[in-house]
Amino acid sequence: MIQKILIANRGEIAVRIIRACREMGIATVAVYSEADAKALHVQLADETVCIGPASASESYLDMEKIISATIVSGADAIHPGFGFLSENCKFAELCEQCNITFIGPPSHVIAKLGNKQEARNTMVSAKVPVIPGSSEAVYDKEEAAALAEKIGYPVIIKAVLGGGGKGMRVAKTPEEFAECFQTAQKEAEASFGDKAMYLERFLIRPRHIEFQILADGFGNVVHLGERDCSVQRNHQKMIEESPSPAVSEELRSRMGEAAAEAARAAGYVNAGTIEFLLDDEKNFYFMEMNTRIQVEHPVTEWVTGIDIVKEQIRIADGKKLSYSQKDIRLMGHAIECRINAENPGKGFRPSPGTITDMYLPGGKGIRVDTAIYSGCEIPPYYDSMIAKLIVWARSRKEAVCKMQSALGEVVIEGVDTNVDYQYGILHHPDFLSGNINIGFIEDMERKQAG
Ligand code: MV4
Repeated sequence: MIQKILIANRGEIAVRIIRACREMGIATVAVYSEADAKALHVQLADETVCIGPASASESYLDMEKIISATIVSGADAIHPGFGFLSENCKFAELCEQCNITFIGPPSHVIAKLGNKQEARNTMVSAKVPVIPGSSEAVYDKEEAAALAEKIGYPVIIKAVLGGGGKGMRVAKTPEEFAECFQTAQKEAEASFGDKAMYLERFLIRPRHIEFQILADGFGNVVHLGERDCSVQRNHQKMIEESPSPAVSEELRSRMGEAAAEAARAAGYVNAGTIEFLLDDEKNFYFMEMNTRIQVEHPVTEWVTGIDIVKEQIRIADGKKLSYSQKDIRLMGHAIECRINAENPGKGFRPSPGTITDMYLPGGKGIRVDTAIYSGCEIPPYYDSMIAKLIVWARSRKEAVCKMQSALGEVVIEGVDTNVDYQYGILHHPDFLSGNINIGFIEDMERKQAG
């Protein structure tokens, strides 16, 4: 039985996890860097351990310090949250070796899915649709160019250990292939210390649709429907919603079954997300699987009524899922806007500083996940996301109106934020109609500039 959890994270997700633990009667240990001594997660936890200087590599990313803090505090499990060590298979393995429960999948599953070529091949065996592409890693640009001819242009070149857009290039024609391959490969080597690349046919302006799954240690897998995460900028998501305005009940059932099959094929245990691309003919393709709790999990929680963080803890504690697919119903519509301390007028440059005054909205159908308070400091060392504003209503239209109203109430003084930018998106005709794809923000910015 898990009795004490160390939260290896900071900010709103650390607070989110501490709250789940408290409600479950589980004691909490917060770790913090010197820059976070006054942070909310430190104030809310039962115990706290300072793990080093401000820089993430010397604190939240330092595996030995976090393992030591776990042993010293007598915690039996670690929740890694997202980012930092959450998808690091070496860290999960270290936990396994130290007899600490890692709240996430087994280390070998993280390793398998972190290798995008291996993940792709796993999905091919499980008959989950993938985008036409390579079946093994390529290192050599001539070999890759020959493969690209077979796949057909345009092709996308991706790093096998990549994800989130790093080490990725699109080659529109054979003429530009060699240069694209070399650039992508150099970036891959610099970022992941690995030159392995793979190729896929490049899909033009698909939607990003991801399915939340839960898998227990007894072979039971359920999906919790989809999130549409097409509103993103430079691979940073800005708005997520569930359900997707592009997914019918029939398509959801096919994609959900594919997602559950993907999880089974990978030997997955705990909460995970299968990312798909959806083209305008409603064909869907596996892209990658995320092995962590995600920033956007609250929209799924709201349409399903399931507390995903509590489920993660129960699954890690060896419990069976207490429901099956037929018990899961999606109700209403949820939207999340990420609020970042950044200046959209200055290329979205981060805007750290002290929050001198603030007011956050509330009321029926409004949830704010945040670790900010009046007088708190936003350090420059970490991610610039400072809050998530989530709304729920019976229909998409009502949820959009609620988000417009809620964004209009937000006051955050002392740092710049993207709240007005989000307000603009929430009034954009294409967002209102739901007719969006991953090029939405780019289109919107181009029209405003030109
Ligand atoms: C693609 C693609 C089009 N075709 N793969 C972006 C991050 C990484 N996870 C994979 N990505 C993409 N892969 C094929 N075959 C377009 C993207 C992509 C993208 C995907 C989801 C959300 C935003 C995106 C922005 C640019 C490119």
